[in-house]
Amino acid sequence: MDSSPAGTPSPQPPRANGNINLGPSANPNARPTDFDFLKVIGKGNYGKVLLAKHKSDGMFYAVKVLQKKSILKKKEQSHIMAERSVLLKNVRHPFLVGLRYSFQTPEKLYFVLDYVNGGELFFHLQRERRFLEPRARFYAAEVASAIGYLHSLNIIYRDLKPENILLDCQGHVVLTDFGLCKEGVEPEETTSTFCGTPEYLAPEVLRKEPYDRAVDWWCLGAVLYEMLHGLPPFYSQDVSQMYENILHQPLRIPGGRTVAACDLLQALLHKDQRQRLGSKTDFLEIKSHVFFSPINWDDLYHKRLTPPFNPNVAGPADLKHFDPEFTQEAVSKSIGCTPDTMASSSGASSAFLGFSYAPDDDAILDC
Ligand code: ISQ
Repeated sequence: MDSSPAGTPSPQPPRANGNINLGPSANPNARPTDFDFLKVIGKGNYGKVLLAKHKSDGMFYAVKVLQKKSILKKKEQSHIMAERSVLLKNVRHPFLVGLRYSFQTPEKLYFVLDYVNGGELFFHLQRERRFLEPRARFYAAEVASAIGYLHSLNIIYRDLKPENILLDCQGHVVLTDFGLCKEGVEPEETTSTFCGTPEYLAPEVLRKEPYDRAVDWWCLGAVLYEMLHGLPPFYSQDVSQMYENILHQPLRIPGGRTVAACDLLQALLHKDQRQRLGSKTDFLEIKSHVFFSPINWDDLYHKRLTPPFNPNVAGPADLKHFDPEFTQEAVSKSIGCTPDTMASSSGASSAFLGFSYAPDDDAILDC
């Protein structure tokens, strides 16, 4: 997510002198040995996400672990700090993963996140090839609700992509992200250092032009297109051809979908961001599109709509929806170690001073 281009300056990253406002609920006492790290449940060039059980409260969490060294090497510190500043904005929404708290050791950063185990939305999509419209509408509406909320906080998500869309144990959408391709990304980096696939990138991002919150409505269009058709819009196995398609080829919509769905896809995947649906009154325009007319947005927000698919997980330890490629990987021993010294005043540690914080209420997981 990116909190800068929408008009509000981001909170400043912590200063290296340690004089940092951690907020009223600062908790610098958390440490890796508080947890049993059980399984790797996600991986990216940012680090790993582990399933962890808190030793004293017995709760399961998804703990994202980042190596400070590699972050500094990649000059990504500002992105991580952007993430933190975004999270310090008290971002809370039913369809966004919650950060419970974070802490650091001299080598690593730890984000303690809600653990959701319904699997990636696109894991389920791959199994079923495509979704019928009511199911795609439900997920698109929950994603749109989360994006609309972020925009209301002047946060642009920007890199919404399949692997960031999870389901919780009831089948509701949970968007994750935090720490990838964020604030401070230089234009050159946009196309060359992708974290993952470029399929969902809006034309203005590919063109390295200034972007605004309309990028997220493009991404919503890409997600909806893939849910309805089984492949991303403009897809090609040849990445440079795909770039070309995104930038110059007209959108092709296979038959068999309603006029409302086709109209919404055309409107969201408009190459000109100023003419894209959502570019004027943002989420309001999305909400009132005819495709979403069956959705009661208030009921949706309050999770009063029954999800179209139940992931049927046996309990929090049920990992059946996670890729065995991750879950069979041994958890590195160093992840659970507590160093004798916490952040020192030099090197990698000091660059991240002020990172640790805790939210102001109790962590409650439903599942
Ligand atoms: C929460 N639960 C499961 C997997 C996750 C991956 C990334 C971020 C949060 C997560």
